[in-house]
Amino acid sequence: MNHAALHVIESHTEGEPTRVVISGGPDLGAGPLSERALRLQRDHDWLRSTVCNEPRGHEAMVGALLCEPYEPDCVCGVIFFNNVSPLGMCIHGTIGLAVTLAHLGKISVGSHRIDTPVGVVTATLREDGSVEVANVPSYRTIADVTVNVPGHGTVRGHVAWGGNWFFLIDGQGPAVCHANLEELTAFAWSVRKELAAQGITGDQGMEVDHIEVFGPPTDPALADSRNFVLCPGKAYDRSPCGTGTSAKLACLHAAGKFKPGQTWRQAGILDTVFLGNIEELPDGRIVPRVSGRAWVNGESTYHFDPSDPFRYGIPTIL
Ligand code: PYC
Repeated sequence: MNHAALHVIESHTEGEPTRVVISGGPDLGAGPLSERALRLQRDHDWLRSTVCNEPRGHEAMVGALLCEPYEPDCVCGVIFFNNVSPLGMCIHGTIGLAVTLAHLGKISVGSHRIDTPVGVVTATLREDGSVEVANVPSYRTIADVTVNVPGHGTVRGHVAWGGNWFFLIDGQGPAVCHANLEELTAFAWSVRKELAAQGITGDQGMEVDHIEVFGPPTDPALADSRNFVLCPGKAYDRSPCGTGTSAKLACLHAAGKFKPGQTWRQAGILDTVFLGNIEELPDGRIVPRVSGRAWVNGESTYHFDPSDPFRYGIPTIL
């Protein structure tokens, strides 16, 4: 197997990296993005591994394959992936994609529909360079479920969809601060394993593969809450996690604690902040709108030397 050079543009969104593949990616054929994401995973996993794994990538890297859209009136389609698998949606990645498209001169200030494997989202590029993403409809599926976590006892949380499946824990486990990254990672990983062992899943048996732990904000004048999010490949989100913020808004709304017109300020582990507000849907779900900032910070061309044993990355072993 040998591939043409791959061209990528780098950005970070409130600390979390996004690497957009703008040329050299595989031909995934036509059809809905959900089908093309399955084809990417089944037949072309080298792309994900090349972009996200070492030696070019690292555990926190999120890749984004720019595609032709399937749904009408979209500026593009995108399939996100990380060090282990494709992602349903990714808001920090969509914010990164929007500033990348602006950098390439493909979009300007205004609203742009983007096709993803889990539905169409709308990215609004603002005059000040920030981006607001209207996410896919989000909802809480299970409230107040408990799991027994070795060393931590009974841990209570909610299961919610925000474009990925989340388990949300408030005020339990290690304190949510940067100094506790190792403890938080070990705690969240145990929670994820216990959820799977106890058969607690999202819709259609989908694994709850994002664990979100909440604590008080560092500065209540700047944020309402601070989170730690453990992603499927055991990397923590450096940003406040937009799909995790969407899941949080769905839980707050379901509990009657958040209404349209209010603003939620979600800080991440680095104390950068995403702002969130919601629109109510007649069926009880919400459309979260999450905004933040991203910066383009690099551009690369990847070459595939047949004599390089790691030209397609070093697989992540969890
Ligand atoms: O911002 O939605 C997000 C996200 C998901 C995984 C990493 N970031």
